Amino acid sequence: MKEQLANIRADALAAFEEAKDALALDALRVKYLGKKGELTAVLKQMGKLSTEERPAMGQLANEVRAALEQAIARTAQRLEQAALEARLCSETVDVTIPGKSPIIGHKHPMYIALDEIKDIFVGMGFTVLDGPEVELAELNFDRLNAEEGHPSRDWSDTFYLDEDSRVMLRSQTSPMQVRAMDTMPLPIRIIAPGRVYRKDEVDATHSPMFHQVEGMVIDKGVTMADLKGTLNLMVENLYGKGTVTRFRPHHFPFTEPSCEMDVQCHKCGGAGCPTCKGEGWIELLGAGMIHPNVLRMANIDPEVYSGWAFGMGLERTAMRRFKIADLRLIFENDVRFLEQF
Ligand code: 2NM
Repeated sequence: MKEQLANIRADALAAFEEAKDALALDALRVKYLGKKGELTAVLKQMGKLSTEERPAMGQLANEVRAALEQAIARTAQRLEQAALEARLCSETVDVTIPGKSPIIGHKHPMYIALDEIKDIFVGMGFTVLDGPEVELAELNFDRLNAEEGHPSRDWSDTFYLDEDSRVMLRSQTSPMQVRAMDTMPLPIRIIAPGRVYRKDEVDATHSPMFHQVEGMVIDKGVTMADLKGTLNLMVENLYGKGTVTRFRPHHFPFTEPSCEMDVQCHKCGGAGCPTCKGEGWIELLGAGMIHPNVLRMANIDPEVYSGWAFGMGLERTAMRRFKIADLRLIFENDVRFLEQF
Protein backbone atom coordinates (compact mmCIF):
# COMPACT_ATOMS: atom_id res chain seq x y z
CA MET A 1 0.00 0.00 0.00
CA LYS A 2 2.90 2.26 0.79
CA GLU A 3 4.25 1.62 -2.66
CA GLN A 4 0.84 2.27 -4.22
CA LEU A 5 0.67 5.65 -2.49
CA ALA A 6 4.21 6.54 -3.64
CA ASN A 7 3.32 5.64 -7.24
CA ILE A 8 0.13 7.69 -7.19
CA ARG A 9 2.09 10.65 -5.86
CA ALA A 10 4.83 10.36 -8.51
CA ASP A 11 2.37 9.73 -11.38
CA ALA A 12 0.09 12.56 -10.34
CA LEU A 13 2.85 15.11 -9.89
CA ALA A 14 4.32 14.21 -13.31
CA ALA A 15 0.86 14.41 -14.93
CA PHE A 16 0.16 17.81 -13.40
CA GLU A 17 3.40 19.12 -14.87
CA GLU A 18 2.17 18.09 -18.31
CA ALA A 19 -1.31 19.65 -17.98
CA LYS A 20 -1.90 22.05 -20.88
CA ASP A 21 -4.90 23.93 -19.53
CA ALA A 22 -7.39 24.26 -16.67
CA LEU A 23 -9.72 21.68 -18.20
CA ALA A 24 -7.01 19.04 -18.42
CA LEU A 25 -5.92 19.83 -14.86
CA ASP A 26 -9.47 19.36 -13.56
CA ALA A 27 -9.71 15.99 -15.29
CA LEU A 28 -6.50 14.94 -13.51
CA ARG A 29 -7.89 16.15 -10.17
CA VAL A 30 -10.90 13.89 -10.67
CA LYS A 31 -8.65 11.01 -11.78
CA TYR A 32 -6.57 11.10 -8.56
CA LEU A 33 -8.68 12.78 -5.90
CA GLY A 34 -12.23 12.31 -7.13
CA LYS A 35 -14.81 9.96 -5.48
CA LYS A 36 -13.76 7.17 -7.82
CA GLY A 37 -10.19 8.41 -7.99
CA GLU A 38 -7.04 6.41 -7.47
CA LEU A 39 -6.19 7.82 -4.03
CA THR A 40 -9.76 7.28 -2.82
CA ALA A 41 -9.56 3.69 -4.02
CA VAL A 42 -6.43 3.13 -1.89
CA LEU A 43 -8.01 4.76 1.15
CA LYS A 44 -10.98 2.38 0.85
CA GLN A 45 -8.58 -0.51 1.41
CA MET A 46 -7.41 0.93 4.78
CA GLY A 47 -10.00 -1.25 6.51
CA LYS A 48 -8.02 -4.34 5.57
CA LEU A 49 -4.92 -3.12 7.45
CA SER A 50 -4.02 -4.15 10.96
CA THR A 51 -4.57 -1.66 13.80
CA GLU A 52 -0.78 -1.21 14.10
CA GLU A 53 -0.27 -0.41 10.42
CA ARG A 54 -3.34 1.89 10.06
CA PRO A 55 -2.13 5.17 11.72
CA ALA A 56 1.14 5.35 9.80
CA MET A 57 -0.58 4.51 6.54
CA GLY A 58 -3.34 7.00 7.28
CA GLN A 59 -0.80 9.72 7.87
CA LEU A 60 1.03 8.86 4.65
CA ALA A 61 -2.24 8.92 2.70
CA ASN A 62 -3.05 12.36 4.14
CA GLU A 63 0.42 13.60 3.19
CA VAL A 64 -0.05 12.38 -0.38
CA ARG A 65 -3.51 14.02 -0.56
CA ALA A 66 -2.04 17.32 0.74
CA ALA A 67 0.88 17.13 -1.71
CA LEU A 68 -1.49 16.54 -4.65
CA GLU A 69 -3.78 19.38 -3.59
CA GLN A 70 -0.83 21.73 -3.29
CA ALA A 71 0.49 20.65 -6.68
CA ILE A 72 -2.93 21.23 -8.24
CA ALA A 73 -3.07 24.75 -6.76
CA ARG A 74 0.45 25.52 -8.05
CA THR A 75 -0.33 24.15 -11.49
CA ALA A 76 -3.60 26.08 -11.68
CA GLN A 77 -1.70 29.28 -10.92
CA ARG A 78 0.94 28.45 -13.54
CA LEU A 79 -1.70 27.77 -16.20
CA GLU A 80 -3.57 30.98 -15.35
CA GLN A 81 -0.38 32.98 -15.67
CA ALA A 82 0.43 31.34 -19.00
CA ALA A 83 -3.09 31.98 -20.33
CA LEU A 84 -2.82 35.64 -19.33
CA GLU A 85 0.54 36.02 -21.03
CA ALA A 86 -0.75 34.37 -24.19
CA ARG A 87 -3.72 36.72 -24.23
CA LEU A 88 -1.58 39.81 -23.69
CA CYS A 89 0.68 38.70 -26.53
CA SER A 90 -2.20 38.08 -28.95
CA GLU A 91 -3.93 41.32 -28.04
CA THR A 92 -0.94 43.55 -28.52
CA VAL A 93 -2.00 46.79 -30.21
CA ASP A 94 0.36 48.33 -32.71
CA VAL A 95 -0.35 52.00 -32.17
CA THR A 96 1.78 52.91 -35.18
CA ILE A 97 -0.66 51.32 -37.71
CA PRO A 98 -2.61 54.13 -39.45
CA GLY A 99 -6.24 54.22 -38.23
CA LYS A 100 -9.34 53.64 -40.33
CA SER A 101 -10.92 57.07 -40.51
CA PRO A 102 -14.72 56.88 -40.55
CA ILE A 103 -16.52 58.61 -43.44
CA ILE A 104 -18.20 61.60 -41.85
CA GLY A 105 -21.05 63.23 -43.73
CA HIS A 106 -21.69 66.95 -43.68
CA LYS A 107 -24.42 69.45 -44.16
CA HIS A 108 -26.21 69.51 -47.53
CA PRO A 109 -25.46 72.78 -49.41
CA MET A 110 -29.13 73.75 -49.25
CA TYR A 111 -29.15 73.41 -45.48
CA ILE A 112 -25.93 75.45 -45.30
CA ALA A 113 -27.85 78.21 -47.11
CA LEU A 114 -30.93 77.69 -44.89
CA ASP A 115 -28.85 77.89 -41.70
CA GLU A 116 -27.39 81.21 -42.85
CA ILE A 117 -30.90 82.55 -43.45
CA LYS A 118 -32.12 81.24 -40.08
CA ASP A 119 -29.17 82.89 -38.29
CA ILE A 120 -29.94 86.24 -39.92
CA PHE A 121 -33.61 86.18 -38.88
CA VAL A 122 -33.06 84.69 -35.42
CA GLY A 123 -30.58 87.56 -34.90
CA MET A 124 -33.44 89.96 -35.61
CA GLY A 125 -35.73 88.31 -33.04
CA PHE A 126 -37.66 85.95 -35.33
CA THR A 127 -38.81 82.49 -34.22
CA VAL A 128 -38.30 79.51 -36.55
CA LEU A 129 -41.44 77.38 -37.00
CA ASP A 130 -41.81 73.84 -38.31
CA GLY A 131 -45.11 72.31 -39.40
CA PRO A 132 -46.97 69.52 -41.22
CA GLU A 133 -46.42 68.82 -44.92
CA VAL A 134 -49.86 67.23 -45.20
CA GLU A 135 -52.16 70.20 -44.80
CA LEU A 136 -55.77 71.27 -44.96
CA ALA A 137 -56.65 73.11 -48.18
CA GLU A 138 -58.48 75.47 -45.85
CA LEU A 139 -55.17 76.63 -44.34
CA ASN A 140 -53.18 76.39 -47.57
CA PHE A 141 -55.73 78.30 -49.72
CA ASP A 142 -58.95 79.63 -48.10
CA ARG A 143 -57.26 81.29 -45.15
CA LEU A 144 -54.73 82.86 -47.55
CA ASN A 145 -57.41 84.57 -49.59
CA ALA A 146 -57.12 82.11 -52.50
CA GLU A 147 -60.77 81.30 -53.02
CA GLU A 148 -62.46 78.38 -54.74
CA GLY A 149 -61.56 78.59 -58.44
CA HIS A 150 -58.13 80.16 -57.92
CA PRO A 151 -55.81 78.64 -60.56
CA SER A 152 -53.28 77.33 -57.96
CA ARG A 153 -56.09 75.17 -56.47
CA ASP A 154 -56.45 73.18 -59.69
CA TRP A 155 -55.95 69.40 -59.55
CA SER A 156 -53.32 69.77 -62.26
CA ASP A 157 -51.17 71.91 -59.92
CA THR A 158 -51.79 70.47 -56.47
CA PHE A 159 -51.29 67.05 -54.85
CA TYR A 160 -54.67 66.42 -53.20
CA LEU A 161 -54.96 63.39 -50.93
CA ASP A 162 -58.76 63.04 -51.03
CA GLU A 163 -61.60 63.29 -53.58
CA ASP A 164 -63.05 66.43 -52.02
CA SER A 165 -59.82 68.45 -52.32
CA ARG A 166 -59.74 69.08 -48.56
CA VAL A 167 -56.41 67.48 -47.66
CA MET A 168 -53.25 68.14 -49.67
CA LEU A 169 -49.48 68.30 -49.68
CA ARG A 170 -48.84 71.95 -48.83
CA SER A 171 -47.89 74.04 -51.89
CA GLN A 172 -46.22 76.72 -49.76
CA THR A 173 -45.27 77.03 -46.08
CA SER A 174 -47.80 79.84 -45.55
CA PRO A 175 -50.25 77.52 -43.72
CA MET A 176 -47.68 77.76 -40.92
CA GLN A 177 -48.12 81.53 -40.92
CA VAL A 178 -51.88 81.00 -40.58
CA ARG A 179 -51.32 78.56 -37.70
CA ALA A 180 -49.05 81.17 -36.07
CA MET A 181 -51.73 83.89 -36.44
CA ASP A 182 -54.24 81.52 -34.79
CA THR A 183 -52.04 80.50 -31.87
CA MET A 184 -49.28 83.02 -31.14
CA PRO A 185 -49.74 86.26 -29.21
CA LEU A 186 -49.12 89.50 -31.13
CA PRO A 187 -46.71 90.87 -32.18
CA ILE A 188 -45.50 87.96 -34.35
CA ARG A 189 -42.11 87.58 -36.00
CA ILE A 190 -41.60 84.15 -37.55
CA ILE A 191 -39.96 82.31 -40.41
CA ALA A 192 -41.24 78.94 -41.66
CA PRO A 193 -38.80 76.87 -43.72
CA GLY A 194 -39.73 73.49 -45.16
CA ARG A 195 -40.70 71.20 -48.03
CA VAL A 196 -43.53 72.16 -50.38
CA TYR A 197 -45.17 70.26 -53.26
CA ARG A 198 -46.47 71.25 -56.68
CA LYS A 199 -47.25 69.16 -59.76
CA ASP A 200 -44.27 70.27 -61.84
CA GLU A 201 -42.26 68.16 -64.28
CA VAL A 202 -38.62 67.64 -63.29
CA ASP A 203 -36.12 69.76 -65.25
CA ALA A 204 -33.07 71.92 -64.55
CA THR A 205 -35.18 74.49 -62.69
CA HIS A 206 -38.30 72.56 -61.54
CA SER A 207 -39.10 69.75 -59.13
CA PRO A 208 -42.46 68.51 -57.73
CA MET A 209 -40.93 68.88 -54.24
CA PHE A 210 -38.83 71.85 -53.26
CA HIS A 211 -38.03 73.97 -50.21
CA GLN A 212 -39.26 77.37 -49.21
CA VAL A 213 -38.63 79.85 -46.47
CA GLU A 214 -41.48 82.15 -45.71
CA GLY A 215 -41.39 84.93 -43.16
CA MET A 216 -43.99 87.13 -41.53
CA VAL A 217 -44.19 90.11 -39.17
CA ILE A 218 -47.43 91.40 -37.64
CA ASP A 219 -47.44 94.37 -35.26
CA LYS A 220 -48.95 97.82 -34.86
CA GLY A 221 -47.65 100.31 -37.41
CA VAL A 222 -45.75 97.85 -39.62
CA THR A 223 -45.19 99.27 -43.13
CA MET A 224 -43.68 98.44 -46.50
CA ALA A 225 -40.55 100.30 -45.29
CA ASP A 226 -40.05 97.59 -42.63
CA LEU A 227 -40.43 94.93 -45.31
CA LYS A 228 -37.81 96.57 -47.52
CA GLY A 229 -35.43 97.30 -44.63
CA THR A 230 -35.58 93.76 -43.24
CA LEU A 231 -35.22 92.03 -46.63
CA ASN A 232 -32.37 94.37 -47.64
CA LEU A 233 -30.59 93.47 -44.41
CA MET A 234 -31.04 89.75 -45.18
CA VAL A 235 -29.63 90.23 -48.68
CA GLU A 236 -26.62 92.20 -47.40
CA ASN A 237 -25.92 89.41 -44.90
CA LEU A 238 -26.22 86.74 -47.62
CA TYR A 239 -24.46 88.47 -50.52
CA GLY A 240 -22.33 91.17 -48.89
CA LYS A 241 -22.74 94.75 -47.74
CA GLY A 242 -23.90 97.19 -50.40
CA THR A 243 -25.68 94.53 -52.51
CA VAL A 244 -28.23 96.44 -54.59
CA THR A 245 -31.86 95.34 -54.65
CA ARG A 246 -35.00 96.45 -56.46
CA PHE A 247 -38.68 95.89 -55.76
CA ARG A 248 -41.13 95.34 -58.66
CA PRO A 249 -44.93 95.35 -58.32
CA HIS A 250 -46.51 91.89 -58.47
CA HIS A 251 -49.68 90.08 -57.49
CA PHE A 252 -50.35 87.46 -54.80
CA PRO A 253 -53.80 86.72 -53.38
CA PHE A 254 -52.49 86.90 -49.76
CA THR A 255 -50.72 90.26 -49.94
CA GLU A 256 -51.71 93.77 -51.03
CA PRO A 257 -49.68 95.49 -52.28
CA SER A 258 -47.40 92.67 -53.48
CA CYS A 259 -43.91 92.82 -54.94
CA GLU A 260 -41.01 90.78 -56.17
CA MET A 261 -37.48 91.53 -55.02
CA ASP A 262 -34.45 91.25 -57.32
CA VAL A 263 -30.77 91.49 -56.44
CA GLN A 264 -28.30 93.06 -58.83
CA CYS A 265 -26.24 90.32 -60.47
CA HIS A 266 -23.14 89.62 -58.35
CA LYS A 267 -21.28 88.42 -61.46
CA CYS A 268 -21.62 91.39 -63.82
CA GLY A 269 -22.78 94.10 -61.43
CA GLY A 270 -25.90 94.74 -63.51
CA ALA A 271 -24.41 94.93 -67.00
CA GLY A 272 -25.90 91.62 -68.10
CA CYS A 273 -24.15 88.22 -68.32
CA PRO A 274 -25.00 84.49 -68.60
CA THR A 275 -25.54 84.19 -64.79
CA CYS A 276 -28.39 86.74 -64.90
CA LYS A 277 -29.38 85.74 -68.47
CA GLY A 278 -28.48 89.24 -69.70
CA GLU A 279 -30.94 90.87 -67.30
CA GLY A 280 -28.46 92.39 -64.82
CA TRP A 281 -30.89 91.35 -62.05
CA ILE A 282 -31.73 88.05 -60.39
CA GLU A 283 -35.20 87.38 -59.01
CA LEU A 284 -34.95 86.45 -55.33
CA LEU A 285 -38.37 86.36 -53.64
CA GLY A 286 -41.98 87.44 -53.51
CA ALA A 287 -43.37 89.58 -50.70
CA GLY A 288 -46.01 92.09 -49.71
CA MET A 289 -48.22 93.60 -47.04
CA ILE A 290 -50.52 90.92 -45.63
CA HIS A 291 -53.99 91.27 -47.17
CA PRO A 292 -56.61 92.67 -44.73
CA ASN A 293 -58.81 89.63 -45.53
CA VAL A 294 -56.04 87.30 -44.31
CA LEU A 295 -55.73 89.25 -41.05
CA ARG A 296 -59.53 89.37 -40.57
CA MET A 297 -59.87 85.60 -41.09
CA ALA A 298 -57.38 85.19 -38.21
CA ASN A 299 -59.41 87.56 -36.03
CA ILE A 300 -56.72 90.23 -36.24
CA ASP A 301 -58.14 93.74 -36.76
CA PRO A 302 -56.47 95.24 -39.87
CA GLU A 303 -57.38 98.72 -38.58
CA VAL A 304 -55.09 98.12 -35.57
CA TYR A 305 -52.47 95.67 -36.85
CA SER A 306 -50.58 95.39 -40.12
CA GLY A 307 -47.96 92.99 -41.33
CA TRP A 308 -45.69 91.95 -44.13
CA ALA A 309 -44.67 88.53 -45.43
CA PHE A 310 -42.28 87.03 -47.94
CA GLY A 311 -41.58 83.69 -49.57
CA MET A 312 -38.39 82.49 -51.23
CA GLY A 313 -37.21 79.26 -52.85
CA LEU A 314 -34.34 77.62 -50.96
CA GLU A 315 -32.95 75.56 -53.83
CA ARG A 316 -32.57 78.63 -56.01
CA THR A 317 -30.89 80.49 -53.14
CA ALA A 318 -28.41 77.64 -52.63
CA MET A 319 -27.83 77.37 -56.41
CA ARG A 320 -26.89 81.06 -56.55
CA ARG A 321 -24.86 80.90 -53.36
CA PHE A 322 -22.78 77.89 -54.54
CA LYS A 323 -23.02 78.45 -58.31
CA ILE A 324 -24.91 75.20 -58.95
CA ALA A 325 -26.24 75.07 -62.52
CA ASP A 326 -28.86 72.29 -62.32
CA LEU A 327 -31.56 71.89 -59.66
CA ARG A 328 -31.48 68.10 -59.99
CA LEU A 329 -27.99 67.99 -58.46
CA ILE A 330 -29.50 69.25 -55.21
CA PHE A 331 -31.79 66.21 -54.94
CA GLU A 332 -29.64 63.42 -56.42
CA ASN A 333 -27.39 63.30 -53.33
CA ASP A 334 -24.39 62.13 -55.33
CA VAL A 335 -21.62 62.16 -52.71
CA ARG A 336 -19.09 63.40 -55.30
CA PHE A 337 -21.28 66.49 -55.73
CA LEU A 338 -22.11 67.02 -52.06
CA GLU A 339 -18.46 66.71 -50.98
CA GLN A 340 -17.64 69.95 -52.80
CA PHE A 341 -19.36 72.21 -50.28
C1 2NM B 1 -44.94 84.66 -50.79
C2 2NM B 1 -45.01 85.94 -51.31
C3 2NM B 1 -45.70 86.91 -50.59
C4 2NM B 1 -46.86 84.98 -47.63
C5 2NM B 1 -47.97 85.57 -47.10
C6 2NM B 1 -48.20 84.92 -45.93
C7 2NM B 1 -49.27 85.19 -44.95
F1 2NM B 1 -49.62 84.07 -44.35
F2 2NM B 1 -48.83 86.02 -44.04
F3 2NM B 1 -50.30 85.72 -45.55
N1 2NM B 1 -47.29 83.98 -45.80
N2 2NM B 1 -46.47 84.01 -46.85
C8 2NM B 1 -46.20 85.32 -48.89
C9 2NM B 1 -46.28 86.58 -49.38
C10 2NM B 1 -45.53 84.36 -49.59
O1 2NM B 1 -44.29 83.63 -51.43
C11 2NM B 1 -43.74 83.87 -52.70
